[in-house]
Amino acid sequence: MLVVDDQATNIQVLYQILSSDYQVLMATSGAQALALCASKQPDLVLLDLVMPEMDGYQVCQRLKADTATRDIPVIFITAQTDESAEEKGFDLGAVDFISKPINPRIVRARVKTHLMLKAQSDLLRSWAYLDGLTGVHNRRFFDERVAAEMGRAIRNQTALSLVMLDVDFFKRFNDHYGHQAGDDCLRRVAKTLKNSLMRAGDHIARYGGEEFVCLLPDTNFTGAMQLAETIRRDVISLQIEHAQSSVAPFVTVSLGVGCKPEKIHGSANSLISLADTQLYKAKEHGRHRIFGAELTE
Ligand code: GH3
Ligand code: MG
Repeated sequence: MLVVDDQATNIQVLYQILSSDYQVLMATSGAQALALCASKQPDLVLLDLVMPEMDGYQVCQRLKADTATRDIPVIFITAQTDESAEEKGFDLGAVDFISKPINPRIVRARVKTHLMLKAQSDLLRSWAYLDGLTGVHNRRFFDERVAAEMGRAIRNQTALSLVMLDVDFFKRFNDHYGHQAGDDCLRRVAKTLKNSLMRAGDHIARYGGEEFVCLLPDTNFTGAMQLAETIRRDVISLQIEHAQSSVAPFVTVSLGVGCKPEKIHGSANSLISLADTQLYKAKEHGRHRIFGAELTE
């Protein structure tokens, strides 16, 4: 957690109470607090209300206005006892108040409660972004992430690629082997995708029923096509029997690659529809193959 107070002695008091149970970071100004919240993502901020330059209200307001820090709970520490100060703090998004002089047992109890609530909401948030069947990210995650990555790629003039893939003749697979086997097949394909992606910044999501998408920051067209080929081969290596497929005796995938080159300003939607069009072409040309293209504007 992070303790913010312009008086070093106040920080020391809280540090002594909390440091045996928690990792405690310290800041003596609002600016320092904001920087530490952005870089270290503490699970809780204990924030002094009255500070020179930027006061606690302003720090709280800034934390809540930034998507990167808005989920960090803030508890105000204050010697003020009037209710309007407290009301204002809650209005700005604080979760609690602790009054000075500090009572160690009350501080420990409130901190424990809010850290537990933070852990629970973190867990719920992460579940909301996962696909229940395969355990990879879901469409909601992808939609948010692709927009953010496109913004970053444009700012930094880096490439951004998408690989979309769809299982071939999957309806026939379900009809022949049953829905349970179909689900199992999707789980195995998802696991293979996870293993095929090498870089820490890469993401896989289940885009629809039997359609998956890989989001590849800082990856150019050649790199994305190579990865698509690796995925194509890795899926056949699974050798999942598919007697009803017209292209192979086992499960195969078709892939569409879309790439935003370094110097091009694209949009998330144009990149998605490019990859989607390429996937459609791969299907049209017989399936179990890869088509790709780059954005040109
Ligand atoms: P194509 O090669 O053109 O992609 O043909 P296809 O049969 O794979 O495509 P189509 O869109 O006709 O059928 C997709 C099938 O995927 C139909 C649907 O029942 C199945 N499906 C979608 N989601 C799930 C799922 O979660 N589990 C299972 N078992 N099947 C699913
Ligand atoms: Mg399909």
